[in-house]
Amino acid sequence: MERELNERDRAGVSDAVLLEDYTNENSFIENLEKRFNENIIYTYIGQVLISVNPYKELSIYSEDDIEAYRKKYFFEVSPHVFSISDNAFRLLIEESRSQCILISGESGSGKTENSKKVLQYIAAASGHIQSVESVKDKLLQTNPILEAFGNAKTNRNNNSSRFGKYMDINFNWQGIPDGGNILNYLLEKSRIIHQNANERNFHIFYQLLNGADDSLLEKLHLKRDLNSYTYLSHGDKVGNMSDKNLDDASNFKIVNNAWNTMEMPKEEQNSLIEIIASVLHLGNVTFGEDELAKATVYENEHVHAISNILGINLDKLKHSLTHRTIDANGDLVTSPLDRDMSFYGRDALAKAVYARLFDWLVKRINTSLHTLSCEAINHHVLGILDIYGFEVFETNMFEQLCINFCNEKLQQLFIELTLKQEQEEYLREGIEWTPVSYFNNKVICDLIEEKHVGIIALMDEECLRPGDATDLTFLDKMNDRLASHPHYIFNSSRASLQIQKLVGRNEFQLRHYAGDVKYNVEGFLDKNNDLLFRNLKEAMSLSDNIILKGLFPSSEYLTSRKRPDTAITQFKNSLNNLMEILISKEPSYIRCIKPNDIQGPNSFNVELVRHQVKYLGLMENLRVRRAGFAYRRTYEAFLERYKCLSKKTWPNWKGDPRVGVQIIADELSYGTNDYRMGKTKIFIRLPKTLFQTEDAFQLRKNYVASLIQARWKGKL
Ligand code: AD9
Ligand code: MG
Repeated sequence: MERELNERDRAGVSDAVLLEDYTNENSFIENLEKRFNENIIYTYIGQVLISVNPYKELSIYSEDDIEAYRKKYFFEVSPHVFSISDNAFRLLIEESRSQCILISGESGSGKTENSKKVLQYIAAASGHIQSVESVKDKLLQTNPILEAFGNAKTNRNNNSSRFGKYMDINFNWQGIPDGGNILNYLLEKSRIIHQNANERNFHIFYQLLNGADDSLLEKLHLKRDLNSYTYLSHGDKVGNMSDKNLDDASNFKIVNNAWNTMEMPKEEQNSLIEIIASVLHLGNVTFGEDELAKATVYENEHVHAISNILGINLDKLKHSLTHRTIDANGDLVTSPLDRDMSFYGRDALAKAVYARLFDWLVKRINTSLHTLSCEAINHHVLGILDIYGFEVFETNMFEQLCINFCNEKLQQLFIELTLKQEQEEYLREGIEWTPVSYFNNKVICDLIEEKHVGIIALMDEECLRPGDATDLTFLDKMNDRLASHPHYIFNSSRASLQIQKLVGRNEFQLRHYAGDVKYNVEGFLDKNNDLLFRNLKEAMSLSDNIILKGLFPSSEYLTSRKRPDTAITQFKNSLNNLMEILISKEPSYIRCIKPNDIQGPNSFNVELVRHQVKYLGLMENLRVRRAGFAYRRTYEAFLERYKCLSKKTWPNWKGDPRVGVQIIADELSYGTNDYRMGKTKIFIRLPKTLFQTEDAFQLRKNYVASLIQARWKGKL
């Protein structure tokens, strides 16, 4: 057990509920800082784990560390991601309760690294039998593949996940992982065509250009020079975008090995690479204009390369890039595009190809992870969610609305599962309890997603409205319909001067649970429509490439189908589906914090941390936790462990377990305010009381052990 009280001055407290003034944000942050300075990056709020990114390798993740956390209760060991993992793993195996570990925090705070540690722990701590080792390998190898295609260097994180990920691990009856399934959310596909200064496109492009051998590059008509490709240098020459922290060439080997581990046939691997190469070429396709202002494709090597690599007829390809066919009540009408629209179509195609390829890759990985047991109904499941945290930038766009909506939903779940459940348990157990008031953010979720009247519905309505709908008509519509909503703020001539100054004419502001965020409506409708011209879909469907053909089935443009859901509606549906998955499980939380903006060790920026403490709702979390009881156990479980602490209950207590527990509480002189006896459980208010109990237990155990030893020696 961590010797809290002696170490408090130096290394802070391991559980924030032990802080004297738990309402004080400064002392909360100071505690995190103290620990950070001692290289202790993990701290609890009850059973919620806070993790501060150390930005340096700490020797806390070895095999020995895994061993040290195995089958230990929270209070027996210091806070650690292994402890959270072990706890979830044991509840799953021993009590058959499905688990999920929810990891959140802003970009660069360490979500993905922690999620890998959970997986590492599960792989190591679960039993080893030959028949499932390959499944464990596959589970571990999903990371390099998805990171190559879904991660990129950003200004916040050199290896930033540009998609949300939820992974289920299935366990067999022996508690050994024997399958899995991954769901992916909202890949940032705009990155394909544009990156901010000093940021990169997805890793796979650099890996291919740096890691492929000459003959492969030649086959793909690619040059090694990164600056040759518009999509990698966003039009400007910004120098070599290789990054010293990212070894692209050796990562390419790792990805190739991972494909083999996933048992992906060579033909599929080749097809994947061909598609990646074609996206690079596509960015270098450019257009001119004839005298009638119709776009023409410049005859450069890149269109030829695409046609050659993907096996698409050259004329068909060029025509599809410069024309648009519309189905006007059953009549197909084809018209030429102007130069701008051709560029627009080209970029939309690049984004669609990549995003669909990413979805395909996830499905392909899932096929490889599916085993017979995944089909079984009663298998145990542990889910890990690694998803973008709340985002507030200088300018917030469509993507930020989606991400922040996702965080509102997760906060809802947190409230549903933790706060509400916590209070309901006290009620159920008949424990006297003053309800803690907390802000229920359902009102904000409704503002965004409510049928017919929410922001998503209004956006979709504008997207479907024929005629002159624009981002600004969408804004007008919201301003009109949502004017009286307490969480919607907008600029109008009637608004106060302060709001007029704050919120621009093309902006709206949402009062999120974590704070106010201004959104700029520019590009909302376009991104939500996510339009891809029919001719381009058709050209792709005619490709020889086995994967690409499947990504663009002819049914998509041949049959007049219902319009596909808009981007945000698809996202909303997938989020609601995720909520259903999560709500059926028991959650554990890891809240990640980024200590500085320089991505380096030994620097703790208090203001930056304060910001995150606020957005993660940690003080609220602490308040509710402290208002309640830090620890609770069923009478049976409590007795089982602590029965040795009273002669009356040792070695076996045959009476009412409640009475047995009361005897122990009396024996240890618990104060009347320190605990409550519920219907089935004892509730202990502060960990301190529990520490004392545990200390007494350890003393007793050592004493008994020494007696036994002495007796043996006597015999010898
Ligand atoms: V993003 O939202 O995907 O942009 P994450 O996932 O929150 O972000 P990530 O896990 O990628 O952040 O961590 C960023 C970097 O911090 C890693 O590449 C490591 O260099 C560093 N890091 C994070 N956690 C640890 C750790 N426990 N030990 C050492 C760490 N380094
Ligand atoms: Mg990440």
